[in-house]
Amino acid sequence: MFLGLDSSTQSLTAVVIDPISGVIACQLSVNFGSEFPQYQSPSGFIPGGANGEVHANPAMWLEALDLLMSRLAMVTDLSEVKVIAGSGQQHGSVYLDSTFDKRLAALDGSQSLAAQLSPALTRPTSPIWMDTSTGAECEEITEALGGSEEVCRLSGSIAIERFSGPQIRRFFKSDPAAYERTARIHLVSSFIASVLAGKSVPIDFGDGAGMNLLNLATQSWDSSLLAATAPGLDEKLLPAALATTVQGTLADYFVKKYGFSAQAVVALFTGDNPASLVGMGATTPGNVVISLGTSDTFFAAMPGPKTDPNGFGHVFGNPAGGFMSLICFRNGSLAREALRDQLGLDWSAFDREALAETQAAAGTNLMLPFFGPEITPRHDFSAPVLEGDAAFESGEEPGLKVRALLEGQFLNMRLHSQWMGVKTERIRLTGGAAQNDGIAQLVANIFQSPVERLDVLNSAALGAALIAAAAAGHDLPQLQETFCKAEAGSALQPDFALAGIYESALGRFQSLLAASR
Ligand code: ADP
Ligand code: XUL
Repeated sequence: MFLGLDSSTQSLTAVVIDPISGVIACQLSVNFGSEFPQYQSPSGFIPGGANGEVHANPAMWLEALDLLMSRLAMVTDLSEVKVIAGSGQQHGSVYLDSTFDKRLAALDGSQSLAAQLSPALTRPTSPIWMDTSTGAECEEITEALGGSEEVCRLSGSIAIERFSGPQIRRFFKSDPAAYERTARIHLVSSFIASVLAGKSVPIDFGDGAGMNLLNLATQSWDSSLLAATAPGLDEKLLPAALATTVQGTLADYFVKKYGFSAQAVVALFTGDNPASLVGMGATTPGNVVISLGTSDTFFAAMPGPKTDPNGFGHVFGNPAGGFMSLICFRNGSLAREALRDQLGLDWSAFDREALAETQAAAGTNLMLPFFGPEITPRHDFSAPVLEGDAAFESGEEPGLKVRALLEGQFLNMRLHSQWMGVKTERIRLTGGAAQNDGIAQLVANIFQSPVERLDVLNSAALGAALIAAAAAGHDLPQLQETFCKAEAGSALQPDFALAGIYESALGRFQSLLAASR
């Protein structure tokens, strides 16, 4: 059996798989907010941070690890687990002094992980991906490198507020003494992996690329980015490595306390998005995952380290080797909900009626579908921009607005993923809005690609379990074939007759966007 863990923003999840029989033996989750009210983090982070700060307490993640393992031990024979791998919410960073590794080597099963390891924290709380406090640091790093293009060319992304490099710089500037005492900096992923391995283990290429520190071409920490970020940073990071590399046996603490085998080994952990790429069965170029959650994300495998010339998209390492893109769209479900409520509709009206009734209008009316600030493209929009016929612009026919909003969202996605230069052969749709058949068909038509929906609940934890099995020599494509199947009968084919119509709409959408910014 192979265990995958995902330490995400709100919960820690475990998925145990048996690759021989092809079954998921067990899935369990521990919710931070409800299980650990003492951390006053109902949604997994400390609310009310000043100046855009969003932090979480690493001790809470450790308590969750103890609790999850004790619950897993009750329902599964953990002595059967051969390899553990995992993922973490990306960009979150953990700061530790020189006692951390000694503490890991001497973990005592009669005490908790949190009690034994918290004293090693030099920064009591960790900035996470929701933190936007580092605007000044992003500017400083960009200036030191001679411009955004250079930061993007080297690291795969322009300097981004939530990325760990700017966060490390902010810590160095605000508390230089504590920074000096920091012997090791981990990401959420490598922190949890280190605890399991009983020693500090490297950051992987997938998560490491979310730091503005990793040189994509050499797959090692970039000396100019390190220098622009903080002094002595090189010594605080272990060399980055591929996720499937085994790091040694599981710490005795877990063997004795939870009944794992002493031969169980730990592979590297990666970011939740790279792990989801694996769990969605999309690690080969041509496959695209579109997640329609609170915000929309587009991620896809890429053969080489190409970067977005506009600086909106990011490039991370692909756990299967090579690279992946990640593009976030802030106005996702929030915009769909805003229009739904404005028009007083429910999802089924949004889905069937509005789209079915307005089929003849496909690609004719345009909407820039932004109800608030957007990050792809970066612009402070305040309301949607409309361009089309009178019935549309006046709002006389509400169905036309629904169609134009959804078409605008996916035209914008198609436009801003073109830099990857990879032909979309298959889209795998996930997230809350993926169940909407009208939206799914529209995605197929706009991208002119088949759309599939998977029966996968915890795609990051499942991806981590597959990485664990791959680290033991199981064939990753074969594992994905077994565990990441499309729901029977769920594949939707594009309407090829609409290819030209959406090609032309894409050009007009681009012009309207250029004129509105
Ligand atoms: P997150 O993981 O970001 O919390 P989810 O992937 O769970 O988000 O998706 C939740 C969103 O899905 C809700 O905000 C809602 O707008 C959207 N949603 C749920 N059902 C439908 C539907 N039938 N059609 C369109 N959108 C839907
Ligand atoms: C990606 C990002 C989030 C986090 C949390 O860049 O910030 O998706 O990984 O899930």
